[in-house]
Amino acid sequence: MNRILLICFLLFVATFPSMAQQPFVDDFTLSGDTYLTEEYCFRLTEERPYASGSIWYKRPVSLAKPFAIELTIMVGCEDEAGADGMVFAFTPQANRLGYVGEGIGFAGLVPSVGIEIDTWCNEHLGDPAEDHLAIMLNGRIGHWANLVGPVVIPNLEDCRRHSLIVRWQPEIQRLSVLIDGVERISAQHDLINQVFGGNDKVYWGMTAATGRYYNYHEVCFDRISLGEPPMNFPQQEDLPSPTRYLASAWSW
Ligand SMILES: [Ca+2]
Ligand SMILES: [Ca+2]
Ligand SMILES: [Ca+2]
Repeated sequence: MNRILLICFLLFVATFPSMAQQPFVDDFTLSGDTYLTEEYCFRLTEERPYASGSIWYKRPVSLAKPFAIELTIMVGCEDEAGADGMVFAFTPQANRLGYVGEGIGFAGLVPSVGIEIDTWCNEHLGDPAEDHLAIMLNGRIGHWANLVGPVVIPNLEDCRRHSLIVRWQPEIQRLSVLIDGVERISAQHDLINQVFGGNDKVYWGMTAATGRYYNYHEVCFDRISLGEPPMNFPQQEDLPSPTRYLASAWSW
């Protein structure tokens, strides 16, 4: 039975034409301290105090359609003394950076939806002691203003790259976040009307910041999937060489 299911799945996958576009470095707007590393990742901050950076994908995405964005993040090597984290954000205006430090480059961005990956406990914001996620609206970073969260996650500041998938299912208005293949947080909300005033076109990007304490923060793009089916990703070995491409986008 499993074999039949597998064959059906492979036939299903094979029927979708993969009109691959390969985004290049130029597809992203870099700001702040961000630069491209030799491994073709974006380093948003170095290990130094009061650093900040962001990247924004230049083409908007429609919240009226399903999509999933898969990338890899590295939030540093210092656990106890490392800070502050990263935010994956949607906003109608690209290339913006909010307040740094505890604001993680997201605070003050209005309107916006932010998925916070917070590695430093700011007690006055309601942060738990552990690394945590939250889905936040309009640049408000106190957890009392969360859409969902905070959700405690295992330590991420381990000097390793971690998979991050942000998935949007407009038919049920569900935003979900997977880290290392495990769904850790989700929210159901009318983002188009309740956050973006009826505008479905938004830009997505990532911000990172340090404050008095600091860490490396990096983003690498493996692939971007837009359209139906949202999770029909190619296998890792099918991806183009990272020496040429930062990401691959498939659309249907
Ligand atoms: Ca930690
Ligand atoms: Ca930390
Ligand atoms: Ca924090």
